[in-house]
Amino acid sequence: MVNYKIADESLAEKGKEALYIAENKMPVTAKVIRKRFEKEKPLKNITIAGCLHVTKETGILARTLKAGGAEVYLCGSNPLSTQDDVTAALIQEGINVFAWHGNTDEEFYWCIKQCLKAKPNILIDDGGDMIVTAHQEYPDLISSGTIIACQEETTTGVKRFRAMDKKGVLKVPLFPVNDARCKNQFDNELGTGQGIVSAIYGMHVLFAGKNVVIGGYGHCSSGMALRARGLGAIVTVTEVDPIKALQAVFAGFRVQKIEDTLPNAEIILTATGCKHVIPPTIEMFDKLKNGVILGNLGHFDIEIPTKELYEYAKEIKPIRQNVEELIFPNGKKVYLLAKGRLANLVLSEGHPSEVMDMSFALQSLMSEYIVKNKDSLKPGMLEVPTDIDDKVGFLKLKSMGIEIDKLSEEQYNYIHGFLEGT
Ligand code: RBV
Repeated sequence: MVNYKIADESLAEKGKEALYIAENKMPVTAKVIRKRFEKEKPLKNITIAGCLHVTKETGILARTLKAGGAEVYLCGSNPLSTQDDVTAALIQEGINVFAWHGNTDEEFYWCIKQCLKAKPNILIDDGGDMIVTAHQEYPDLISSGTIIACQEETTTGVKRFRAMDKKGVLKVPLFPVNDARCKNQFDNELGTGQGIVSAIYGMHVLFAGKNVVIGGYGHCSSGMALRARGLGAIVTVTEVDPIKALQAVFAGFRVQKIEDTLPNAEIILTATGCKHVIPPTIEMFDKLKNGVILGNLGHFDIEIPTKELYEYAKEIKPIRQNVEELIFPNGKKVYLLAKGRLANLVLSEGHPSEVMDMSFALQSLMSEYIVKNKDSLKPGMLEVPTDIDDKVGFLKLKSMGIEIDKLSEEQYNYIHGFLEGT
């Protein structure tokens, strides 16, 4: 029996089409790994709960985990990123889904709890909300050993779990899949990077010649700065980390304090993982240029001070899908994308299938690794083994028909030795 609560079962045919497109662009997850999983069933008798953006790409991951023998439960990791057509298709395939676009905060946590009630053995989280809920409200799942280990998909979630670990309150073995090279150097830089087009989807805006401010210069935001420049924008970066700020300077970007960028910025896009990139004060809001577009591509809706902007606005007008015009008391207008939530997921379809292939290949192989090593995993932050990361890299190259060189024995000994010098 499939358990679910979704928006509209009649959307299944459209969802199947979306999954078909993703399937073909995700050969590592959908073909190579799935084929082996079908034969070997490494996830037999295992229940996996994913709190992820329920997109066509996540659907491909769910299919592969199921092919490996797992019972799969999905709930959304953001109230606005669920693709309702995909959920309708997935329940027909026996995947349990509790997710619909536009759920309230209360419904969001209700969906997470439906997944936890299924007593999952592995949690795959995106942002940390499901694993934190398990700690707070379902401690028995942890103390009884039902949860073997957890995997985290995104930088914000990893940051939360590192803080929990430091305080000694992280009670599960946690693999920060986000930190694997095949994840953060591709999904974060290219996926979030290309996500700046959400501003184009939102307002049909021309980037060329615009003053664009990118909040942050980490893996995600540096990708965004590069893409904005590629579109001809005049890009300014804001940072708090001196090294990242220098990297931005030497990559040819202007670096300024956020406050100093506000009067000229025509588009401001953030992906820092931190709150209040634009300080939440009326003084700052009044510095914003009339007509500025504000968008966030980080996990939570606190980078652009959404709540405070709504409070300050005397009028909030939805003007296009997922775009609101906020009119300030002095008549100034600013345009807010996706209510300050992940514009790259809400306004477009999320990160493209080609990069999600690598992230979800890692999630698939890590699920298998957890089952194989279940007796030796200790609570706390662990690491994705390098050989699994390399394996995904090799499989991705192979799927693209690209071969690379292999070290000879002599070369291997050279780079691992110290005796040969001048
Ligand atoms: N993300 N998933 C998708 N198409 O399913 N797109 C982006 C998708 C993930 C990505 O891995 C990132 O780390 C996270 O969403 C941010 O919440």
